[in-house]
Parts: sequence; structure tokens; C-alpha cells
Amino acid sequence: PKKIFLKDYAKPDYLVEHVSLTFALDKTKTRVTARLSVKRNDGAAADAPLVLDGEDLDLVAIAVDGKSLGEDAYTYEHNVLTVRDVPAAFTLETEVLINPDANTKLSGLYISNGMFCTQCEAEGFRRITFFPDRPDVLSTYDVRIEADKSAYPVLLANGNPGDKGDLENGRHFAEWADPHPKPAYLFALVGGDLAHKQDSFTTMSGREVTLQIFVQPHNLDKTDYALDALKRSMKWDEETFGREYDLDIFMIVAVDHFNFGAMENKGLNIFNSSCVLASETTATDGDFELIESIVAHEYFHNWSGNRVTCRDWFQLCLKEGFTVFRDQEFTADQRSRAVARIRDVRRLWQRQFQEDAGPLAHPVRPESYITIDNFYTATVYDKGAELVRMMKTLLGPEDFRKATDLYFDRNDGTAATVEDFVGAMEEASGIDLTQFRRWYSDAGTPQISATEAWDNGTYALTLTQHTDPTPGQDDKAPRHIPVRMGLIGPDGPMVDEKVLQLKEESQTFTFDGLQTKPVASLFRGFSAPVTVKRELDTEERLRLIAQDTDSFNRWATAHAFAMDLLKSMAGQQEMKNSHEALISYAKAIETIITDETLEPAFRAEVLRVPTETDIGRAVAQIDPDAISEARRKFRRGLLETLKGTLSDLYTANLVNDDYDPGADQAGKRALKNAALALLMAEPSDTTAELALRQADNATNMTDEAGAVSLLAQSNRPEREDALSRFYDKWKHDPLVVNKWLVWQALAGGEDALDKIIALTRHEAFDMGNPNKVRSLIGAFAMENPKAFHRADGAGYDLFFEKVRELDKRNPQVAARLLTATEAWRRLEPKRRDMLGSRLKALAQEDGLSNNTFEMAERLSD
Ligand code: BAL
Ligand code: ZN
Repeated sequence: PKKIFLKDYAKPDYLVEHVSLTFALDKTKTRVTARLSVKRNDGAAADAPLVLDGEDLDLVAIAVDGKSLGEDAYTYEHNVLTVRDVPAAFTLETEVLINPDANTKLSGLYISNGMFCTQCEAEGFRRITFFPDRPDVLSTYDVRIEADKSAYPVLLANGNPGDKGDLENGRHFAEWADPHPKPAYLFALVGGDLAHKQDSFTTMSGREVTLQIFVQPHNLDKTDYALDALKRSMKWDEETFGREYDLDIFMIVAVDHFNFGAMENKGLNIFNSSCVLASETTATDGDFELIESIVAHEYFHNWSGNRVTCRDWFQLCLKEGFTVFRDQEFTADQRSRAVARIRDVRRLWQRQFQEDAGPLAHPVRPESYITIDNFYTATVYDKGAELVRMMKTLLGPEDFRKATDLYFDRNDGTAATVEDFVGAMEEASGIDLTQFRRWYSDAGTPQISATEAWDNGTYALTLTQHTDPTPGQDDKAPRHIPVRMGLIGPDGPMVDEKVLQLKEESQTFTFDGLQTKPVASLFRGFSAPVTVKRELDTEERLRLIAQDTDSFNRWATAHAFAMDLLKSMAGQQEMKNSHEALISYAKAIETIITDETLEPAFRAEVLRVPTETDIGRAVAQIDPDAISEARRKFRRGLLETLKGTLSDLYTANLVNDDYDPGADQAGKRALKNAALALLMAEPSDTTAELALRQADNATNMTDEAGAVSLLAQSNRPEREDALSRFYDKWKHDPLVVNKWLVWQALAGGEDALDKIIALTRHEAFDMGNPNKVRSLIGAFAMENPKAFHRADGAGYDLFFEKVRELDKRNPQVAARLLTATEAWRRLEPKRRDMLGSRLKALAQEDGLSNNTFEMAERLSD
């Protein structure tokens, strides 16, 4: 397979100004007729051939300016159509046949539960028609869709609606026009028997926009929350970024088979149904929060991604990092800023830090790829968002807003680069970001060592930065790192918060005139995506947990304390007086979880115990059995000290009001369920009874799932019955059944893997549905280390069998599953050899997709 490099970027030889498409929809033979208004680009040679992408297309007819081309005028091989001797401006007409029913890759036009839908990002449009399928070719579109009227009464495409009407033979048509130039990856089409909910939004300039959410009719009662989240997103983007919506209509369609979470197609977002459908009895508070953030994310793309798009796929973070930043800020404003920050950082640690520390490490702006599908990563998305946040910290909020205005205004209607974005930041603020740009080009997480000295009223803090080598990048120069910090004395804060600028390899910052030696609160709000190494004794830790005025750092200090205890229990780290330290930790978090002046959701975050996978990420060598045992002991140790408090918390946080998915009620439920989770560390009959009662009496999915999932993780006799009753109750609802699959994928016990293997044959599982694959195989491989890394290698056997099977069907999802192995080099030697050799064997296998080959090769390299 061919590698593509950023340094080789060249402008396209031909642009397409306008596209007219006609679709005659048919399950196995959809006819796509395309008329492209093509123009030679400035600087292209007069004899440059027209080169178009096309994959799995059956070419029926091709003409230039109305003249049909003979077979000697073009070639179509290796997914490339080349037309020679074309004029400087012309109309290209093609007619192709495609087979949506056979499209198991879920890229291009395919069928999900009987409806036609599309996914074109990154390179799916070429599976619909011949086109220069690259993001720097922007065109206006008009689309006509024809289909059988009774099977597909609803026909949608991007833009504003035009004519519609009946045709012969029970068929009908609908026309759509999108006046905003867009790259082909934002094209979308839907045809199906769908119901919809409708609302409207009046924009800041007074235009009324129709909002519609389309779903299968039986899901119509699950659309209200997404519609409400959409309206809030539209308002927020006007108020916060000055961005107004630009079409007469905005539509969302839910589909069950989808590779991504959702897709920001212009005016016609297509969503994985798991990221849009919610009702109080079927979705948890976490689902509601996720839906709110994804609806916002896709909507925000209308400006950060659609109006201003990417020049090439190496610039993916330009739209994704910025849009994640925007959706994170939205969530922080809609809910609790402190809790949102903790959750975002937890996610970054879980996914991105792991990626940055292993064989898949790559810069936020990668320099090469075989298939771009493999670079929709936590690094591009979540670290990309952190880079935007750091620039906001360096610029301050006012200059940051000036910079985003400048960026949007200057690049509107064009395909931009990271350089355009960072350049706008510099121009609006006068700040030099030359060194900061290394964050985009250099992979790896900087490690900061903090040492301190105290001398007669002067506190000196020395920060040293170092980044380990990553694949292809051996030497790393120092980065420009914003360090938001404060100093905490025995009675609270001692100096006002400051942002230090760490630019050298090592720098010392001094603070004079202090009465007593402070404890530094560093990287407040997680002001930079770095790890910090420092020596804190228990007294200093307790001071930060109790007195830091930055709530993120209160949580982070408690979390680091817990991690050190867990590592020492797993035999990975020395800790003096670890028994006393565990009691100190328990007492410290008890003070927080019982402090009613703090938000319940924050207290719930403090109470959550790191998972076995979290611990695996933090240790030098992963021994899954030792980690599992350490976590078991840690939870039991906490329970011993906190039992009474947890029972009280449980009772005090019962919610009796009508269900509301907002932050206040959700916080109370989170705290109550976190208390129950720790009580279940060693479930007595009374505790199991409490969980069973919660499951049976629950009037919302948060409480039902909270209780059943805990029983599923336990070895209580009630387990099987709770799971089977849950299945019987919910087997008609695939999204709820996915939760049931996840809980069993995460379960412990000696026979855990056998049960997972049995589930791969269960009626609820389907290799053709990515949500099912992720729920069972993905959850097992990523979050059940004991079963996945079973000492006899049987977990690996199941995993690789499923990856191979899936690769034939859906390479994008197969390749993504492989990320579950990224820490293989840190496994204890026996497992390392078993997993490493399987990865190497896979990389050498014939007949793999490019997606899976690229991942297997990078992982085993
Ligand atoms: N653009 C792919 C899905 C998303 O990030 O919104
Ligand atoms: Zn996105």
C-alpha cells in the first residue's frame, strides 16, 4: 500500500465548481448520474489529464461537453479514472451503477435497516460517483433523488429543499440545492420510511430555520432531547463565537449502522442512533450528556469544518480539535465547568496519553498515512482540542475571540490549514507562537519534573521538560507550555493565580516575601497536556485535596494519590506506610464526598475508583492479575473506612422528583451510584438486596443500569437472574441491549471469556453492526484486561479471530479494534510475546485491507 505524505501536497489540477447529481435509488442497482462543471486550476499544465477517484463503481457512460468518450479517451484502473485531452473548462457527465445492499463497509451509499444513507468522510464519495475526492475541491451541489414512494417516502439531501412530486410506477422524486461550496466528504443523502419531529430556531439576524430529526417511526418518542440540545447549541454558537446558521433547514437523521458517532454533512447531519436517541427509561444520564455534546459538536462543525474546511486530511485537527474544544466549552457552560474538565481530562488520559506513549503515537498534525481512516484518533481530536485551549490560555479570552473571528472571516468558503489558524491567533494577539507550533508537529506527551527550594521567605520552583522519542521522532526540542498555577499555604491561597510560560528545557520561577513554605498547585485546570513528576508527602497532598482553590487540582491530587496506592498494591511502586496512607486517602476523600457545599457530580468523580485499564496505563509493566487483585484490595480497604458514610450518601442522594437529565439531578444520581459501586466492592446480602431493589424499582435507565451493571460485575448469586430479566425486558431495544452486552464484556470470574464467546453467538450480537461489535468485542478487549490477557492466550485468539472476520466486512471498524493492543510492549514478558507475535503475524498476512495492514504494521513495528 502507498504512503501519502504531507510534504507532497500539491494543488488539484482541476476544480469542480458545480455538481448536479441524480440518484435512481435501488437496493442493488442504484444509478448515479453526475454532471460536473470542471475548470482547470491556476498553474496547472494545459495537458494535465483529469484524474478522478472512483471505487466499486460500474461505469455505464461518460461524456465531455455532451460527447460520449470512446474507450481510448480514458482509463479506469486501481480506483482512478483518468481522462486525457480535456479542455480548460468543460462539463463531465458520468453514469454509474452502485450496489448499496452489498456495501458492508458503511462508507459511501449503503442500507441500514431498510433505509438508504451515506457516509462520505473521509473518502466515501468516490464510492458513489467519480470525483476529485479531496477536501480542497469545493463545489455547490444540486441533487435529485428518485425512489419507490411507498418504501422510501422520505428523500433528503444537503441544502435547501426544492421541487418534489410523483413519477410513474409508484416512484417519486425530491430535489435539493446546497448553495454553500463544500468538499465531497460533506455530501449526504437519505431515503427511507422515516418519521420526524420538528421545531424551529430564529437566528440572531432574525431568520427562521426549520429543525427536523428523522428516525424510524418507533423511535419518535426519543428525539426531544436532541432537538432541545440542537437549539441550545445554535444559540450558544451565536453568543460565544458569533456564528449564525446559514440554510433554511437543519436536519438530523438517526441510523443504526454507522462507523462514527455522527457526521456533520452540510445541513443533513447523520447520527449513529446511539448518539441521538434518548428517553428517560432507555438512556442514562451519561447518554444524555453524550448526546448533547455530539449534537453540539456536529452542529458546530457547520463553521469549524464546513464553512471553513481542511485543505488536506493532514489538517484534520483543524476542524476536529477546534470543534472538540468548542463542544467541550459548550458542555462546560451548560453543565458544570469543573466536572466537565475532569471528565475531558480523564478521557484524554485514558485514550490520548496511552496513544502518545505507544507505537501508534503521531503528531496532532500527522506527516504521513496509508489510510486517513486510521487517524481519527484521540490525538487529533482530544489533544487537538487541548492545543486550542492552550492558545486561549496564552492569548486570554478577548484576543482569542478576535482570533477566531479573524480565522472564520478570512477563510470562509475555503479549505484552510493549521497554519491559517495559528497565524490568526498570532495576528489577533501579537503573540509569537513559533515555538508553540511544535505541539502540532511533535508527537509524545511532555513529562514535567517539578522541584522546589525554600529559603527564608523565597520559594523557588524549577520545572524541567522532557519528551520521550516517538516513532520517527527521536529528538524533541522544548515546547512552549502554559503553566497555570497558584501557591497554597496552611490556611489557603498565598498568591494570586499566574500563568507561567515554560519555554526552556529547565526554568526556575521564584516567589518572594512569603511567610511559610507553600505547596504549589500546578497545571490548574490541566492547563497543558503533560505529565508531572513531583515529590509530595502525604501532608502536602492532603493540603491540596482540602484547600486548593482549583477544583480540578483537588480532584487530580486525590486521583494521583489513589494511583500511587494502587501501584504500590500491584507491586509496581514502593510506598512507605501504605496502610496508613490508604486510611489518610480515605479520610481525605470522605471530607470531600460529605461536603454539601460541593456539587454532587464533583463528589462522585472523587469517589470513582480508577479501572483496571486505568491502572494498567500508569504502570511500567502490566500484570493484569496483580492489577486486578490490587484494585480489589483497594476498594475493600476504602469500604472498610467509608462504609457508614457511603450508606448515608446513598440515602441522602435519592432523587424523588420527576426525571430531568440536567446536571443537578444527574449529579445526585452519579453520587448515589458511585456510593453503591463502592458498597458493592464486597457485597453483603443487604447491599445486593439494595442493588436489586434499585434495579426493580428504577423509573429511569440511569438507576436501572447503575444497579444491574454492578450486579453483573459481582459474583453474587443474583447476577444471572438480574441479567436475564434485564434482557427479557429490553430485547426489543437494540441500544439498551448494547449496554447489556458491555456489562457482560466487562465481567470478571474464571469463566468470563467463555461467556463472552457464547455471547458472540447470541441473537443480540451482530458482526454487521459496529455498535454491537464495539459493545462486546471492543469493551472486552479495551476494558476487561483479565479476560483479554488471559494467561493461556485464549482472549487473544478470540480477538484476532474477530478482527480477521471483521476486516473482510468493515475494515475501518476492524482496524480501530486493534488499538486495544497498543500497550502490548508493556505487558509482562509471557503475554507480551503472545500478543506481539500475533500482531506480527497479522501484519504479514496477505489479503488484509489497507486499514488493518497499516494498524498491524505500526503496532508491531
Ligand atoms: N467528522 C467525523 C465525525 C466528527 O468528528 O464529527
Ligand atoms: Zn468532528
